Amino acid sequence: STEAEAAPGGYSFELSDEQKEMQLLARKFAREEIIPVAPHHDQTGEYPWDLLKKCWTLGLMNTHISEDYGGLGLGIFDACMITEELAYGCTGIQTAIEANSLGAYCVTEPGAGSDVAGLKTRAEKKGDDYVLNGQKMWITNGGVANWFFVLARTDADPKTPTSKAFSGFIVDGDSPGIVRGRKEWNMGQRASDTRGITFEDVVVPKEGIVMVMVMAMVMVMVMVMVMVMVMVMVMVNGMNLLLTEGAGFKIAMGAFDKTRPPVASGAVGLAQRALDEATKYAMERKTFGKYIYEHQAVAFMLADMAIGIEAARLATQLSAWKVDQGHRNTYYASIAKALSADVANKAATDCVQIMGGNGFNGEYPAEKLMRDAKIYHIYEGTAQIQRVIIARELITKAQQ
Ligand code: CS8
Ligand code: FAD
Repeated sequence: STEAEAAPGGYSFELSDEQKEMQLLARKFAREEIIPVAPHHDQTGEYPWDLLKKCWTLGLMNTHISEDYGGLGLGIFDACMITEELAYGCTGIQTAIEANSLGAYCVTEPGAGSDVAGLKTRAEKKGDDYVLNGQKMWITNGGVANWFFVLARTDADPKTPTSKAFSGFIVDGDSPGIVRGRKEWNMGQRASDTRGITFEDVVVPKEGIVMVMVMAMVMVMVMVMVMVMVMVMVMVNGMNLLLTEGAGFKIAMGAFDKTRPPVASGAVGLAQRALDEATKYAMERKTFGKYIYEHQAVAFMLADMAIGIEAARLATQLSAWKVDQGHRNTYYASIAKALSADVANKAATDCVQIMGGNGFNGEYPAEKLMRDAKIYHIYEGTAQIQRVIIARELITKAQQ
């Protein structure tokens, strides 16, 4: 073959056949399994265990776990594609599913959210162990996770640079001294479990035996191909201290580079749902003898939603593709997260507007979409913090 044929292609917006299948599977799951029960989980706050189990069985959860550990070994791009589809069904349920890929991620504290370096949880070395003391807040899946990632200060000297003062630990959720707080009742995404977690003299071995969930895939040919995922717990020699002492801050920041694209996808999925619901309504509702989509003011709201969604989806896909290629994507991940959050909030608000009084009422989906959308301006780094990161990145580049 010629060199040109062997070389990787340029831009392509085409999904592979496998990706199309995965996208369809996730879409079907959202439409048939998530949407019918979403209002129940929103009203009760009941954790969607059945959906998580089904999602796992179908291979739509933790898709990025490497094949070495029995996972599917997919990239962030694929995770985003699946996430957008699940989010279309309900972003509360999708967040519960997505956050599982982080265990429960314990960074934020009552006194430090945006300013991660301000966190006070301490991990003190005692012999071969570390002893954790501190309080975390707003921890997604905090009430249900078996394992926590905990970011703690290991160097008490305030002059130690941020990049060396913190360490990341994998902590067994059943360790003595862990107190899980009450489930917080939030404005939206109520299917997701958010709690404060207190660590009181929690002993974490530097190295330990870590249970890892491994998926075995059994393919059965019946009329259609059914993939059955079997979960197996295996014991592997693991490290509770991640990398080395002092590496925690960069681990946490590196994790955001991989989680902000899927969070942005969640917002895109919500925005798409808002557009679809608003379009359907605009084609059914008549005022002044016309369908409301025939009023230009309404049609333009729909058009603006579409503009935002297409741009946010592309920004998200680019940020995911970059990190999958091994490129630093911090700038792109923050752009995708910031843009998608704004688009989701605008789309949900306009969906309410297009539905008039019905939009404000709990019997219609718009009201939940608007409540669910707001968190995209807050978690995984606020709207302001994304702009802080984008500005820092572009100014650093301009100074080079
Ligand atoms: O504090 C940082 C920040 O990101 N703040 C926002 C916090 C945040 O996003 N929290 C989210 C919590 S998790 C959550 O909400 C879950 S939502 C539900 C789950 C959804 C399903 C998935 C900051 C503002 C960016 C930076 O703070 P500073 O204190 O100013 O630190 P810096 O001086 O910028 O950096 C210190 C060192 O770290 C290095 N660094 C920074 N960013 C990166 C990345 N990769 C690697 N290394 C990084 N992205 C930086 O270079 C510094 O190291 P040096 O060696 O000193 O140069
Ligand atoms: P603050 O940091 O106190 O900010 C308050 C306001 O000041 C914000 O508007 C902020 O943008 C603004 N602000 C702060 N600093 C600046 C600045 N430098 N420039 C401009 N404006 C600024 N955390 C986890 O660790 N794990 C989780 O799983 C998790 N899940 C969450 C789920 C939910 C439902 C919620 C509500 C939060 C979750 N969080 C989680 C925490 C979340 O990441 C933080 O709430 C968020 O980072 C903001 O921190 P804060 O609430 O302390 O606000």
